[in-house]
Amino acid sequence: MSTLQRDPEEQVQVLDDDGGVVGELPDLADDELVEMYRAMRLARHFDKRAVSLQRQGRMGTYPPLSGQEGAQIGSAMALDEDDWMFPSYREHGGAVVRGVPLTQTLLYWMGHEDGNRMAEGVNVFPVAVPISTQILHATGAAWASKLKGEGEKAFICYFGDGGTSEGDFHEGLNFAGVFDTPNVFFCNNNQWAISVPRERQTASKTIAQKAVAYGFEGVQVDGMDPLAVYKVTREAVEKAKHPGEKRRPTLIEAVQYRFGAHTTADDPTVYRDSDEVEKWKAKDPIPRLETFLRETGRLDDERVDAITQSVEDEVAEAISEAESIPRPEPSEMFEHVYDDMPAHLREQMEDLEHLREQYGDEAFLRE
Ligand SMILES: Cc1ncc(C[n+]2csc(CCOP(=O)(O)OP(=O)(O)O)c2C)c(N)n1
Ligand SMILES: [Mg+2]
Repeated sequence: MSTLQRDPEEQVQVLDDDGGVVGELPDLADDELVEMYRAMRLARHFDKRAVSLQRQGRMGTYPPLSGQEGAQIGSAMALDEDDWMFPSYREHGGAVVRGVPLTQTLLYWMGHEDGNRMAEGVNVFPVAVPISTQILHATGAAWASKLKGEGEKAFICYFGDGGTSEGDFHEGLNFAGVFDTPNVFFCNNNQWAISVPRERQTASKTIAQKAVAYGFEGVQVDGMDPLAVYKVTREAVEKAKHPGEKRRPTLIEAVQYRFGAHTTADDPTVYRDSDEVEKWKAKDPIPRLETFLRETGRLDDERVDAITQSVEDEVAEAISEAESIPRPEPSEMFEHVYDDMPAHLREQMEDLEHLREQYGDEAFLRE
């Protein structure tokens, strides 16, 4: 029986909270396991530096990902080259695995339009800030690919627990179930939608069980266990594109926690207590995988030190590259919405230019 064919209330786990093996290991080579660990360390370090850049006024705003590395890296590594990723706004770790440079992610949060321009051959959609709109894009793209007879391509879409309360979630998953689109719907259930807790989002016992109503499989996975995430995502990807069998979508609910603030504009101490945060920190995906790799002889102090150094160097380089690019002109935000700028947008752009000339940019930065 496949892992996906279980009760949506039975959570899939491969590693326990302490890194002990409690489930069947996925098919990953030693170097892939170490690469998974390195990618998680890279995401964590990038996150720490990005928050600090924002605090120093070197970046506009930023949504932290710490705690969610297991879900991001485990799922992104389960994709094949031709598959497509539709991210939300927090998927920086998964995006880098799929070929989006860290510099580009930094530029996006520094306000550069180019930060959302994907290079040719990078099968990642632009960051989606309007909640769950990417679900419709992912369903539509998967359907189009199927109609064009493209075969072997899966379309993974990430969204949050809060995102499941949007109409777009229902529309996208309902359509996918009826038309058998090759989608993997990946819900990052991090327990909070800004200050709204998971239990205020839905009365369903799990988010995974919602798939039953759409007529396809839903599976709940320990989202802080990268090996379990890899395993269920891989099975869902196979199911989405395997020739010979009917292509079918899957809903994955990855249960996890965001350790930090919703964005740098949020203060989580106002709505959740530190006991809760500490409870989830005991499940941290990074030491968990590290313990497993050390205990099975795949990692030692020397390799960990080398990884630490290379991760720090890579992030430092991305920051200096992003900061060497001149800050964007505010007028750029008007320029890429339409091919021909409509009159009302031109009017707004001219108003802004006029105000900048009259008062100077400093006036806009005052509280
Ligand atoms: C359509 C829409 N409504 C409201 C918002 C404001 N908003 C930004 S993030 C967020 C919460 C999303 O929570 P969740 O889906 O759980 O994702 P998470 O941020 O926890 O990853 C809201 C309401 C938005 N961006 N788009
Ligand atoms: Mg959430």
